[in-house]
Amino acid sequence: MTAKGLGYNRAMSISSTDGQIRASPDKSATDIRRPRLYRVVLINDDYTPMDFVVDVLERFFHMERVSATKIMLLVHTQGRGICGVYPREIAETKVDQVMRYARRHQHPLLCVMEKT
Ligand code: TYC
Repeated sequence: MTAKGLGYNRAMSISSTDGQIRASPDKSATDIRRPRLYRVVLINDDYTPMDFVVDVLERFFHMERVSATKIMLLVHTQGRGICGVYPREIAETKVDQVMRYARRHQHPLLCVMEKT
């Protein structure tokens, strides 16, 4: 039975397993906290070609050439740089995609995630 049909707002749900009707807060409707976010970070090294890093930023982080080049140079000069900030599973997928792509092309590029 739906809570709405009985005049409750959507934050409640109705249950009856024993003939007694009970209304209780509906966790799926009330648990709307924002997910924890993670930075996806590229680490500098001496061997990965600059063009390859720009390609990675365009391909997996949807950057335009100019901003991808800026981020690549920032990583090159500062040692590391943030590519984006995402919920955990998306950040994990980005790291996995970048690492697999770099390994496939035999570059030692390192991509990691960290809690914000
Ligand atoms: N330092 C590399 C070079 O001089 C370029 C580079 C930039 C490598 C960013 C990794 O995450 C990186 N070819």
